[in-house]
Amino acid sequence: MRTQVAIIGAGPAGLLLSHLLAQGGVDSVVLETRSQEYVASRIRAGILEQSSVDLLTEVGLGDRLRAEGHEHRGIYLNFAGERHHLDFVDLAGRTVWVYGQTEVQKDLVAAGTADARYEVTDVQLHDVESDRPYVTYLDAGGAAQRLDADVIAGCDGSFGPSRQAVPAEHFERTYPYSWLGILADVAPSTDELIYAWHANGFALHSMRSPTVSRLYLQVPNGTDPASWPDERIWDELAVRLGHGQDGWKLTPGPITEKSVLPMRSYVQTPMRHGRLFLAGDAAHIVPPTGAKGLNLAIADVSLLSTALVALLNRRDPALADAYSDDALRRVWRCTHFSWWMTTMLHTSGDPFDAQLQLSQLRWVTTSNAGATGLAENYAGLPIGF
Ligand code: RFL
Ligand code: PHB
Repeated sequence: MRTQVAIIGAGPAGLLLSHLLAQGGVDSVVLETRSQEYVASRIRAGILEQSSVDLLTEVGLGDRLRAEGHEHRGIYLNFAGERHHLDFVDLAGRTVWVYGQTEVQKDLVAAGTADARYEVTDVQLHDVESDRPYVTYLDAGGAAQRLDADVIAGCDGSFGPSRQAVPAEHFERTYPYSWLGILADVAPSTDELIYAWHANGFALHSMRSPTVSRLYLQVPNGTDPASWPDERIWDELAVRLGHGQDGWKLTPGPITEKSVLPMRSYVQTPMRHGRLFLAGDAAHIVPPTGAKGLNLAIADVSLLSTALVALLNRRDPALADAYSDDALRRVWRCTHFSWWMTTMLHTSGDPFDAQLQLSQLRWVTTSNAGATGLAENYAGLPIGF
């Protein structure tokens, strides 16, 4: 089998890349180890930056997003018993949208543009340093297959084989805490997301729809979700999010999903090796506090699709040669922002850190310069930054 671009991974990066390439007249085949249902039901990101929404809209994927997604003007920061609103429209002229990654994934599948092969195994990359790279794998029936391509796009997340095929430098930071995340069948108790600093640890009130809430608690690494019965979770969320503060109430409800997520910052440089290009989580991981992972994946494939259309249909290598440097500028900005939000909001147990965090939070909620910096980064820089 032959295609122009062999894409490994059918997450948002892989499927959106395939969609954008098709619009530019470049054909691709997507290989995915999991089933289509599994990929579409993984609960992950919830926030889209304005530039992600604009891109999805431009390429015909914005109808349901604009009908069912919820546009937010900003976020709340809660600390020291006070709630402060940061208005991104006033501060940075941009909004963000609440629209689950599961919904983006469903829209990509519904568009039907990607020729995706699910439940493949033993995916291996070959000859990526030559101009005739290929991928071998076992198809869903267990038969050995070979896919020849002009280019391979590694969109297979942080555990896929593409990252390993790049003999490159990487930068990494681990954190001494994780998030306990829940999904609950209850109307959100807030109109916009609440990021809360509390001496007991960070908490986040997010949402998926007018009837589904998504909330997180900072917990120590290695926490067993079973040690957090539902009642304990709601009690702790109430304390950290400020239940009772100025009459605000957190309404609990039935928890439908509970999991513990470790946190990591990771950047692979360069994001290209020969004819292999990395995009999304395959190249970088950010802790979720800045809501950047999905948005970075979208920004990467926007750059990469333009570069590959020029390379493969016009034999112009300039953008492909610039891809890694161009993508990494935004990656490092988001890596810094995600690290900064994470270290500002999670308690470390060190009282000196706590005072610095509170001082920083006071600055971003009282100084226009401080607030604008947070707003610009959270609402997102334009694609191409
Ligand atoms: P994905 O979504 O991990 O997709 C990679 C795909 O590759 C497949 N794969 C393979 N396929 C073939 N062969 C192999 N050997 C393979 N190995 C793996 C996998 O099965 C998978 O289908 O990466 P992609 O496409 O780069 O997308 C990145 C995003 O998924 C990720 O950055 C975000 O979910 C991160 N993230 C958030 N991002 C935001 O922008 N806003 C948020 O609010 C936000 N919240 C979150 C998050 C991630 C979370 N978790 C669990 C990681 C909240 C959570 C809880
Ligand atoms: C989510 O809704 O899952 C979410 C929102 C904002 C974040 C992280 C996760 O910063």
